[in-house]
Amino acid sequence: MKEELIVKAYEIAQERYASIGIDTEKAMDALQNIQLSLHCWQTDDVSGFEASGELSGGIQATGNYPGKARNIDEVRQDILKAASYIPSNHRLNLHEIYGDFGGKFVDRDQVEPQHFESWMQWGAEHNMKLDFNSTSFSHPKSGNLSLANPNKAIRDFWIEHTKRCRLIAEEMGKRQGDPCIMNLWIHDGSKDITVNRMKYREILMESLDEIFATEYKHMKDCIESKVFGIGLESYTVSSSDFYTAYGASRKKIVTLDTGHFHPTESVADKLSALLLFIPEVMLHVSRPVRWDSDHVTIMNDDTLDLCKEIVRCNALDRVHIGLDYFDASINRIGAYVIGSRATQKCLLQALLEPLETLRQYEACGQGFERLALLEEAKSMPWNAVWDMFCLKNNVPVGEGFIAEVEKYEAEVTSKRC
Ligand code: RNT
Ligand code: ZN
Repeated sequence: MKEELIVKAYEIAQERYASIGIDTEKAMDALQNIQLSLHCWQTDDVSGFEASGELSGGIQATGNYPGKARNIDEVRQDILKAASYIPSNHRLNLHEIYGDFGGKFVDRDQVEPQHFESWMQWGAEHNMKLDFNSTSFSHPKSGNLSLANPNKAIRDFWIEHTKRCRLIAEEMGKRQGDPCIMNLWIHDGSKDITVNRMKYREILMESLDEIFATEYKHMKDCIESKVFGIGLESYTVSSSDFYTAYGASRKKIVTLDTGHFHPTESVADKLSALLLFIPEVMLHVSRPVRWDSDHVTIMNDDTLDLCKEIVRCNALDRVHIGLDYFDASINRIGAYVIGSRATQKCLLQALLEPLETLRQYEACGQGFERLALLEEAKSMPWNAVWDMFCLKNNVPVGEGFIAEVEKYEAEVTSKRC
């Protein structure tokens, strides 16, 4: 699209927004400062670089679109490619199984910061801060129970793994001069009815307390609940109630994965409730289709509501935004770009909301006026501001990235077998 046209459309939008008291420049500045944490696992369907790469433990990637990344270099190359189509600067969220193990098998209870040395260097070189995740799935000892396992040997193995991951996150945070957010998600649960709900939760509570006993300065812990995992449908040890209570009592960050709740539950509504009792929130923005199917995030009401709530809670500095989906059925680089840009579009609309006026209406009991302005705000020219934001950031405007992703596919990913 012609640059003058984008600028012209923006100027008209800027004036239109000014007429309702909104400064579009301020909104763009705020968006510029929001870093998404890009999940490394969309590049290769959560395979990682450990021996088998078989995915197990309550999650599943479906599809076999050609061109997935096969090694660390390809993961890095694909992430940089995706990032080049996403405006502003972002973070990278690594899982432990993506360590640079140099062709050797390093078991999970042996992992060390040195296995992430090359990632830390790469992150610094490309101005990408790192976040981290322990990995308790896809391992012979994963079974149905990891940190909540009554078998001490297995439990201790996972406690050791998670402790080591915290140390790695601490090192990453120290090196990048910005806290590394470490997420803990475990699949622990039961396929069929259990008569020991309390017992496993008690064990998990004790394991977590042991893991978190060491205090770190450069990393932050977050804990992610789930409704159920595949093959573990009847009971999830770390349910939402469990982690909400644990997070509130231990002052830990709670992760809200938008795919991890009952389909009619509003994840947006949870933010204000949690932020009154826990220090910060981590988001895994995803798109559940009927269940936690990890479809690519799009600009739908769920994502919009979530972003609006972050802004309405004035919590941009207390909410970390990561993406979490793994669609193996479409171009994987394209999947990153669509989901990231969709999240940013939602954030931009949230930042352009005439909140002050809406709140005045509400305070005066003017329900009609509030609803009318909310409706009108939906068709305000936010897209012209978005195009301008992309232009300023030197990334393709509008659908321009489709051809670029296709080109990369033709030249690079389609040649992988
Ligand atoms: C699984 C959780 C978790 C994973 C990643 C790979 O349901 O959402 O966050 O997707 O750790
Ligand atoms: Zn998640």
